[in-house]
Amino acid sequence: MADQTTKLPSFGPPGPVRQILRQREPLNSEFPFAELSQFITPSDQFYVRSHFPTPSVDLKSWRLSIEGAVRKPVSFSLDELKQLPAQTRMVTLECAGNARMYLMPKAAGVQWDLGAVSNAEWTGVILSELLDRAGVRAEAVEIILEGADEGTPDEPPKPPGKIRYARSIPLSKVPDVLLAYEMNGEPLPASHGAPLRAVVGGWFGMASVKWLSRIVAATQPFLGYFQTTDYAYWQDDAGQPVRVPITEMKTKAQIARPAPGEIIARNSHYRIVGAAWSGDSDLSKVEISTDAGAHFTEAKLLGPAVRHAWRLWEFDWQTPISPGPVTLFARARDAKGATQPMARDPKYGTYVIFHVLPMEVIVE
Ligand SMILES: Nc1nc2c(c(=O)[nH]1)N[C@H]1C(S)=C(S)[C@@H](COP(=O)(O)O)O[C@H]1N2
Ligand SMILES: [Mo]
Repeated sequence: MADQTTKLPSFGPPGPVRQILRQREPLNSEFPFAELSQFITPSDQFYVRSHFPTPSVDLKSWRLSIEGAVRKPVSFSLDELKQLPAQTRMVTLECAGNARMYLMPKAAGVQWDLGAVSNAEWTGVILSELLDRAGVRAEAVEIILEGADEGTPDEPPKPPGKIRYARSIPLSKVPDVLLAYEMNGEPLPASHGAPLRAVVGGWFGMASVKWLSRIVAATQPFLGYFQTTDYAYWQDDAGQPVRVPITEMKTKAQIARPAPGEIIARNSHYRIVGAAWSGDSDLSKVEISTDAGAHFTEAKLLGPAVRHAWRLWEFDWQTPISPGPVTLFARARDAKGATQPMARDPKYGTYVIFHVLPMEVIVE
């Protein structure tokens, strides 16, 4: 990790706040985004999003099984997985509920500020490696990833009894899935899914199933709770609304500093910094407005572009001569031409919050 990391951008040493706790049980805590300092989020700052209590996994008996529409159901112990060819990828995860705090009227769910997003270096075995060993049958259309955690969901309609956390991906998405047993060069921490989790590059975090225990090749699209009731939205289909699962992350930029309400010296240079990312397309630019959206100027993208990882950026702001409130905006564009919208798209409900957010500061 060392060689590559030294070339990665940094805004200085990490700040003192490690996590902002949102809920103790199940554990939900966010990265203090205003302290964004490095390309790689330290593991103890990486946001945690869990729906059920962290399961205790006994490594002696733990096995990952691959079943369903396969020619040869197989299972692997952690040691067996570690003997397979390993890959390391830098991947940003963003919870689909990130920035929910900014929705008006107030939306139900964990009140995430800007820190339900983080970027880590993950090491493990690629999903296709395991699927090849099991031999996925031609009838299979999706791969279901199931965790060992279970409980009763918060939102109605509630399924009868306890359910396990599970999400599916279409076969076309398999190449972007890494099954990670290491995070930032260390064994995966319990809160992030030890001993093994999926890391699905380009998709919102809900697809990156933690505490992975079972993989099922399915011949029909999976309609589980976290696929249809939660982490789904209504989309028009031939004039009828249908529930579709949330998948790809949106192109988005966030300002880390200044913080909302920060007092900034007039007639000075201020370095506005932040991060930007997109889903499966490449980020092309970040633009900043320091006049409430009347004009936008390009920010400087830092470091190399890494597919499925965020990009840090900075913007040198010559602050106004006269004091007063100022509204800042950061807006991202991707290589396909998608630009962050200024207005919220209500179809996504309490998720997929990617419109440009105003950042109010005070020039004194
Ligand atoms: N087994 C399991 N996997 C899960 C979840 C969960 O509750 N249980 N939460 C999902 C959601 S909604 C997100 S955003 C990511 C968060 O991963 P992190 O806690 O490592 O940041 O994990 C996903 N994987
Ligand atoms: Mo999430």
